[in-house]
Amino acid sequence: MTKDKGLPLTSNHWGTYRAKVKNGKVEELVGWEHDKDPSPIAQGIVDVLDGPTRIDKPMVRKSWLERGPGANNNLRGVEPFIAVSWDKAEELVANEINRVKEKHGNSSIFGGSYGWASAGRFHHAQSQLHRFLNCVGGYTRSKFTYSFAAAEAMVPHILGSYRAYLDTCTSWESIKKNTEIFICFGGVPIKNGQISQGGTGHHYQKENLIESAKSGIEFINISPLKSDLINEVNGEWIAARPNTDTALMLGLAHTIYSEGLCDTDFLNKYTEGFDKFLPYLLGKNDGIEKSAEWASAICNISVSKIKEIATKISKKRSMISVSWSLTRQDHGEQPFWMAIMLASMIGQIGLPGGGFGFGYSATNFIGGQFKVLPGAAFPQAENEIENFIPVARISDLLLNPGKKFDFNGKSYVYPDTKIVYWAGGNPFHHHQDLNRLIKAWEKPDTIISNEWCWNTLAKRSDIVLPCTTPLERTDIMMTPRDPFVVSMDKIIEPYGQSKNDFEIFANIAKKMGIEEKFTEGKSQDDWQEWIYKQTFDRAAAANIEIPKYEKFREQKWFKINDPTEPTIMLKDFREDPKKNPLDTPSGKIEIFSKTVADFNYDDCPGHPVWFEPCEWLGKVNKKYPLHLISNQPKNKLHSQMDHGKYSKSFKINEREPLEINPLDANKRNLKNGDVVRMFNERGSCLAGIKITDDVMQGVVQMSTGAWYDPENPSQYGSMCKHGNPNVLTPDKGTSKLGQGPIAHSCLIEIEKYNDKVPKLTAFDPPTIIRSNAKTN
Ligand SMILES: Nc1nc2c(c(=O)[nH]1)N[C@H]1C(S)=C(S)[C@@H](COP(=O)(O)OP(=O)(O)OC[C@H]3O[C@@H](n4cnc5c(=O)[nH]c(N)nc54)[C@H](O)[C@@H]3O)O[C@H]1N2
Ligand SMILES: Nc1nc2c(c(=O)[nH]1)N[C@H]1C(S)=C(S)[C@@H](COP(=O)(O)OP(=O)(O)OC[C@H]3O[C@@H](n4cnc5c(=O)[nH]c(N)nc54)[C@H](O)[C@@H]3O)O[C@H]1N2
Ligand SMILES: [Mo]
Repeated sequence: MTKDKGLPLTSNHWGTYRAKVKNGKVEELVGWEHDKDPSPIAQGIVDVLDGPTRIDKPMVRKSWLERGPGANNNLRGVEPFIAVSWDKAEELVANEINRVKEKHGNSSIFGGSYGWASAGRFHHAQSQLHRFLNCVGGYTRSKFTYSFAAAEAMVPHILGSYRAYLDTCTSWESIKKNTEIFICFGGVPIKNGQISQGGTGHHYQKENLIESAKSGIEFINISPLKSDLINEVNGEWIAARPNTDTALMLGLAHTIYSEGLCDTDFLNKYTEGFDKFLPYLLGKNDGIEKSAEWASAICNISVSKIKEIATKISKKRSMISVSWSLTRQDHGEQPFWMAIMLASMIGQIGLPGGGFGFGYSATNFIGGQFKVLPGAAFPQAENEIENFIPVARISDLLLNPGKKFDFNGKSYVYPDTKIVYWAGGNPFHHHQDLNRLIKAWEKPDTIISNEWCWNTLAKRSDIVLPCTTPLERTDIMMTPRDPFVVSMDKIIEPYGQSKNDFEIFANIAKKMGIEEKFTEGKSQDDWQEWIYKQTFDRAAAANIEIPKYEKFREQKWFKINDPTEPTIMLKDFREDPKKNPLDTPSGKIEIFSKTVADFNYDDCPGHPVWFEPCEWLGKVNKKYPLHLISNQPKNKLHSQMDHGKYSKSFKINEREPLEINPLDANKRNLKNGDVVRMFNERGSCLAGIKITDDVMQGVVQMSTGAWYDPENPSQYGSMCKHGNPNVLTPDKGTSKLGQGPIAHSCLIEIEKYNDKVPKLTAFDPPTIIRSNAKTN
């Protein structure tokens, strides 16, 4: 790849690129000169910056425009849109927000708007929306993320914080020099390392993995997919049944304890409550010893292998890595708790290259070694409304106004939602059991979204406001997880009449008489300068020298020097637990948490336990015998740019690929390239078959991200023609504690699709009625 220094710069969650532009059109994005391993994902946007999938004007659903809020909600995603002027659209949104505010109160506005949006510091869609909604009196928000909600609720009870340790995972530099065994539950799939939230200047996950293997580290990949670890590292693949990691770790813990390999000094000095966990491990109360034999029957891994791993990891310097995906399953609180427990028994927490890590599997930045730039953000102002939902309870919220729900030790009530406003996320990508969501989606009077392309969210909204892409605006790439700071150029003009999210909200605010409150009299450029100058002052206070604003814009980027000392998670705590206690009630690692025990939840007791997931291969299910793993896509970020050439080039017969083991394919008479129907009680979708030994028997893998494409959009439960796995996944909370999503606990069946394969319509825009004199 040529480096093309001097061409305009842009950043996104998948890297930093220089743009080749001709006649006002982006021709190519090339990884910039500082990235040794640029991600090809960026190419996905080049061919869809214009064309039919791009939204060029504000649009309003026909019945809503003609008859007002709540009219024919069942026709969302079915009936045509009418193109309107910005003036008209702003007025409609302003009036509707005022109506709902006055009649129902601000808690009836759901502005959670979960999603990844794009990477620039200022044009961050959620921050813009949240500030705007706070200026109008507040909104019902969402708490935590789809990525690891169960851990966000649980780990603070065990370690005092989750985020603090997520961002300080032991760095690759420490691993390369010290680790002997790297055992990774969920692997370290390099497909995921292409991404770094908020942007990155250089990709280093693959290089570090390969160097780690070269330095002699033994990798053990515990995963349903062999491909979760690249062949170059020569790891051992252990295909445990999905969702049984907690049982496997209990079997390891039992062996370590019974063979006298347990580091009791560590447990005594640094942890609390091992004595309350031990009876469970030894089966003193329930009569079931959590032995290697017991674990073997659950995980389908041999007893000798479990014992071998237990001995190995306790005698050598070991890093226990747990992928974030382990939290996105039924009882997803348990695997992280149990991993911390296991690492405590080995006693290497806080030592170089030892202990545990949350998700070397997940993104580029985990394992990075960088100084944190205390960057400022666009201020969101105060939310006066206290109502919230755990992020993945969106269908429950819409379906059950007034109903009580449990969450992390307390009980709350779902408010009655009249407006849903989404900017920068795609619930028809991220949420489970889409057919249930579609029912729930009919409830609110009004659904508004800011989007740039005609994806399902846009198609199923009442008012769609067209926004720009990062290539059409200036911004600053700056995150606490990357040493590079990049001045993002406006590379092309905004498409059609699209506007930046800031402009969209400033104009609506103007119609509502609160423009000054929202903008504080600052333009977009003023705000970017303000954010940078705030950061400059904070950096100076932290003794980090960065260029002045004007200089930064001129020189385009800078890099903060990487610290020379490797990061070692919990090093300070290990060195002096009295001086550096954890933020837990005991100041120690809480193997038993009295706080959690006192919640009295039947699905989450006071120490880690194995619970059978609601759906898994250990419970014989003749109707749906295959476990579906819907993991992150290698060729895009979630649903973003699924309509681009790059993602499309991976489809099989225009359908999302489904990987299957040869034995399972033979049983169903399937060949490579066949189109199949995947189904269970919740829904069905088509997929294209790829047969591979890389997937364990009994498991099938289909990445997330294919745009939902119902065969008959007006029929509830209609088959998705394209391959969105979330028509199949269950919509249930991990437990009363975390209420996280459980996409990875999903059983299905597949069969060859013998009918004529229907035409794909996922990327077709809706019917649009233009030039309506009355509305323009
Ligand atoms: N089955 C299954 N489901 C899953 C998962 C799984 O493992 N399995 N993983 C879950 C996880 S971890 C996550 S994080 C979620 C991800 O779910 P999301 O983050 O909701 O998915 P994205 O496709 O990234 O959605 C971002 C949206 O923002 C829009 N956008 C981009 N830039 C801008 C902008 O500047 N302004 C505005 N207004 N919009 C913009 C994009 O067009 C896109 O529609 O999915 C979850 N869902
Ligand atoms: N290219 C690309 N990279 C991404 C993203 C993307 O959309 N595209 N999304 C980003 C986001 S938002 C997130 S949250 C992270 C997510 O990071 P992860 O959660 O780590 O990503 P996944 O790919 O969902 O899961 C990793 C692997 O876990 C394995 N797995 C699933 N269930 C089990 C199980 O029960 N036990 C074991 N042992 N293994 C299991 C699967 O085989 C899967 O490939 O990825 C980020 N990186
Ligand atoms: Mo995520």
